[in-house]
Amino acid sequence: MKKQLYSSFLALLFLLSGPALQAQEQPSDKDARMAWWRDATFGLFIHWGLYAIPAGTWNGEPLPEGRIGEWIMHERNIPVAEYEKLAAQFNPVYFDAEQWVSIAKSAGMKYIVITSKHHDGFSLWDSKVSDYDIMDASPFKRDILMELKQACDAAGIKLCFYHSIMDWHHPDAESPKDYAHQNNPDANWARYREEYLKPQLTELVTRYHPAVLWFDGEWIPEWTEEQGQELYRYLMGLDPNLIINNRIGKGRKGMSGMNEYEDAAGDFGTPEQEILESTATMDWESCMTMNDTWGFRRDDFNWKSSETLIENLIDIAAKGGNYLLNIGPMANGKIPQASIDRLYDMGAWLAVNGEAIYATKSWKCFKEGSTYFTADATGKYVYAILTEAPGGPVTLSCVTPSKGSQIVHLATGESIAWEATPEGGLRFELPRGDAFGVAQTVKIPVD
Ligand code: FHN
Repeated sequence: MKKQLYSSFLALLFLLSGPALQAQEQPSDKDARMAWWRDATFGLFIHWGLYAIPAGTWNGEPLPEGRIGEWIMHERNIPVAEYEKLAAQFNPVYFDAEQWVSIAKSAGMKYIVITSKHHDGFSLWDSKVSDYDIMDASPFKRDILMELKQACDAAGIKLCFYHSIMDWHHPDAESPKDYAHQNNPDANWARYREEYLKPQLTELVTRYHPAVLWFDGEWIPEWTEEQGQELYRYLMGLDPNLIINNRIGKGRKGMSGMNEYEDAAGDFGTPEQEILESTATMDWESCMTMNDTWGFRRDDFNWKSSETLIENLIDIAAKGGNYLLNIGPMANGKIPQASIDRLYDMGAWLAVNGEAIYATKSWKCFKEGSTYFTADATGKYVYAILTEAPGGPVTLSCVTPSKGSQIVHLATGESIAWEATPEGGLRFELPRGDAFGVAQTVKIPVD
């Protein structure tokens, strides 16, 4: 009875604080809160947990091609009692938080989003609310999230947490319509939400201070927009600087990831495995895999090329979005070399051309032929990013350089001769040489 009274008191508290809290934030306040995230543009997604042990194969049978490794518990309908035995095998002895953060930083990434708890319910931190976590259930007994937090703080990288609302392990979180893993007739969603989901999120926010909470698994019928709105208010009450994605509520329109309606809960849209066709009126971040799976699969070698990954980043930045690019570390704590190689290639490109990506905004036209455009925050410069070596004069029509100005080739630092075109654009030739990598940027002063 006492616990119920306390829960009702909490519920009343959340209700009272909610509307007031939302009413307080002015657009300028939200701009200030989102500023670092909008400037960051490029982040690392990490899907890591017990599913890295089977790595896409269960009882000797691989998942069908294209199926995602972190869903193996559901794909193979593995009973909870069977799946949770993996915890006793999870001993990632090669895990090195500083090395992981250093790789992300070398890639030119400004933030890391790691799965604190994926759908399988296993927690990668020392949770006081659960024993199904890295400290109590595994031989590793180290607080992975705390080690990453310390490494990120030291490196100036923002640490963010993915957290699944759907939970295939907790007996009260049964979603009989979609994901009946325990056939628990006594499943009590409100009890899971109030006595497990929220307390775990409170631990994460008050102990690890993540910059972003990246929710997922919100599509189950037990979760409602109202619950999402209320949770958003509660979490913002814990930390008003938090940024929270739109999967905290029900606003996500399928894989397009953008809000179906204006006041859906959450601060940014989450297109998945796709790039928007154009710019958008709301903040958005495209999350993508490097191969076909989020969680590690030992048999998935369908890696995107570094060129494709770099052009994805350019395309997204030109449309005013962020790129959250995923890696799936192995059960031993190592990151697949194919992922590392691509991250280093992206970092090398950004070391030369990052000025055209970070803290930029979209230009009045984001693409002309195979050339993308961004603009610097002051609006004084436009960056033309040519994703194909032209092999001759380049003519661009949707940017008019300031009269008599110098346009600069970022890869060489050289200014390039140019001439105005009758249409108000410009014509120029890039310096010869194919040593300039995937895409070359020309910085153009504009009025
Ligand atoms: O079901 C998850 C999936 O495992 C993965 O975490 C992706 C990443 O955005 N989100 C869900 C599918 O939309």
